[in-house]
Amino acid sequence: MPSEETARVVAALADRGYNADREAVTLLARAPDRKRAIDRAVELAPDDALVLSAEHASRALEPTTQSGGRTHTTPDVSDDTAAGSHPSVSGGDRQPKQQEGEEILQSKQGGRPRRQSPPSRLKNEGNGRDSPAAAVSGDIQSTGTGEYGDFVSVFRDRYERLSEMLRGRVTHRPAAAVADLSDNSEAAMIGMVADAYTTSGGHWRFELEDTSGTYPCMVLADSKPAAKAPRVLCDEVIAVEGEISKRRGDDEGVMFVDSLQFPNVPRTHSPSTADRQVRAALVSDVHVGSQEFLADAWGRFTDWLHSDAAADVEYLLLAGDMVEGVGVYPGQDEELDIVDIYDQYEQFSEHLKEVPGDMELVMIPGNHDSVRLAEPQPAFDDELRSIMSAHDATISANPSTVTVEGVSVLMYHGVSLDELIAELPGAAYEDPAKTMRYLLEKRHLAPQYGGQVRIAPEERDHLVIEEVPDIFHAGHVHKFGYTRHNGVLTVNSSCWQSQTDFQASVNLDPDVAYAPIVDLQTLEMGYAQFA
Ligand code: D5M
Ligand code: FE
Ligand code: ZN
Repeated sequence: MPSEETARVVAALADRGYNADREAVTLLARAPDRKRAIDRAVELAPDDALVLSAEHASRALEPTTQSGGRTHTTPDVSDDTAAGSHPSVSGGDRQPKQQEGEEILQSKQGGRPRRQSPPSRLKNEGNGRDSPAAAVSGDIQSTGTGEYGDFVSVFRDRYERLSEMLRGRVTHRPAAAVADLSDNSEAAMIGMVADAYTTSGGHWRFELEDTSGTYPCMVLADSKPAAKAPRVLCDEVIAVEGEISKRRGDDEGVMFVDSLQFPNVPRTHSPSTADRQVRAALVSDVHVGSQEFLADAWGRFTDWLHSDAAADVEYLLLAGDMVEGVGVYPGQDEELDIVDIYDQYEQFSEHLKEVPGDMELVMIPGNHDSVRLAEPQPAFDDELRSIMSAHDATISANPSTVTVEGVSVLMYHGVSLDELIAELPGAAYEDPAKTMRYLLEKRHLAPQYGGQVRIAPEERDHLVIEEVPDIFHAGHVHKFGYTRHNGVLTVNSSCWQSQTDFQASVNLDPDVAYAPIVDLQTLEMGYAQFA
C-alpha cells in the first residue's frame, strides 16, 4: 500500500484525536469510501479509546444495518501489569564526578480564573470495594467504571487522606457543627475547597466542604492568611481557624479566617541518601517522531553517558513523552517526522540503545505517549514494552514513586503544571520547580478537578502525595529548573525537542537538552547541557 495513503489515514484520524494500530490503518486505507470508513471507525471506537484497533476498522467496513452508536467500555487499563519493581543494582567501580549547577529562577504574576465545582463530592457513602494498590506507586490497577460513585469515592479518598495530614494541627469541628456555633466563637475546620473566589472588596471567600456539609470562610485582604489565600485552589484540602460571625442567631454565619494551612511537607523532613557514590540522570520529554526532536543533542548526551566522566551515572529516569505521539494537539501532524505511533516507539527504542546497557532505566508515560490521557496514567502496555525492550527498563505508571539506592523519587509527567502556572500568582514557566513546590504544599499532583488535567474516576486518589519523596521529578513544561522545598529536591527536566510552532505562537521558549544529574549520596544537583 502506498505510504501516502497510510499517512492520509493517520492524519485524518489524528484530526479526530485518535491513533490507530497498523492493521487498522491498512484496512481503512483500502476502504472504497475512505472518509466514510474513518468516520464510522471513530464512531465505533469507545469514548476512552486512544488507539483505533483493527476490530474497529473492520467493523467500520461492514455494511451498516443500524445506526452506529458509540459502544461504552471501561477504561482500557484493567489489565495493566506494571512491574513496579524498584531498581537496585550492585555496586560499580566507576569513578565519581560532580557538576554543580545554578538554579534558573524567575517569577511573574499570573491571572486567576475561577470556576464552579460540582455540588457535593463527599456526602455519598463509598461503595465498599477493596482499594487498589498504594496511592503513588509503580503499579496502578484501574478500578474505575466511570460511574458517579467512582467520583464520590475518589473525592472521599482524597479528603480522608489529606485531612488526616492536617488533623493533629487544628482542633477542628465538622461543617454542620460549625454552623451551630454562636456569634464570635473561635472555630477550626478541615475541608475540601468547594468554591473559591475573590470578592469585590479584594477579600477571599471559600466554601469548605467535609462529609457533614459546607461552610463559608472569608480571608480578609489585610489579614495574615491573605498571603496564602491566592494559592488556594478548588478541590484541595486545607485547614482553617478563625472566628464565627453571625448577623442573626439562626444564621449559619461565616468564619473570618486568621490561620490557613496546607497539608504541605513537614519542615522536619530529612531525605534519605544512598550509601555509596552513585548518580542518576533525571530526564523527560524526548519527543522522538517530532520534526523538532534533537537527535544530535540526544546523541551527545548518550556519548557522555559512555564517558568516564559519567561513570557513576548508573540510573536514567524518564518522566514521560518518550515519543511525539499522534493526534495529541490539533495541527500536530504537520510537524511529525514519523507518522505511525509504533514506528515512533521503534525509533525511540533505537535511541535507547545508545544508552549504556548497564544503566538502570525507569520510564513513566506522559500526555504524548500511547496510554490513556486521564491521570493516573497506566504503564505502557505489553506491545509497547516489547518494542522498548532493548533495556530491561522498569516501566511504571504516571505518577510513580521509585526507590533508587534508598532514595525515593516521585515521578510525575507534569500536565497539572500548565494549569497551576495559569492560575497561581507567582507561578511561571520560567520557574517550573517553584510550581512543583506548590504541588508538594498541596500534597496533590493535580489538585483541581474539571480543569485541563483529565482525572480518571477511581476508588482511590492515586494523585495524593501520600509519602513525602526525597526527590520530586517532573517534566512536561519543557523548562529546566530545580529547587528544594523543606528538604525535597524538586527537578523539572527540560526536553529534547526544539520549539514547536505552537510553542512559538504562545512565546514558550523551551530549555532544551539539559540533563539534570543528582548525586544520590548527597542529593546535590548538577547538570550538563547537550544542545
Ligand atoms: O507540552 C509542552 C508544553 O507546551 C506544555 O507546557 C504544554 C504546552 N503546549 C504545547 N503544545 C500545546 C498545545 N497545542 N496546546 C496547549 N499547550 C501546548 P507537551 O505536551 O509536552 O508537548
Ligand atoms: Fe513534552
Ligand atoms: Zn507533556
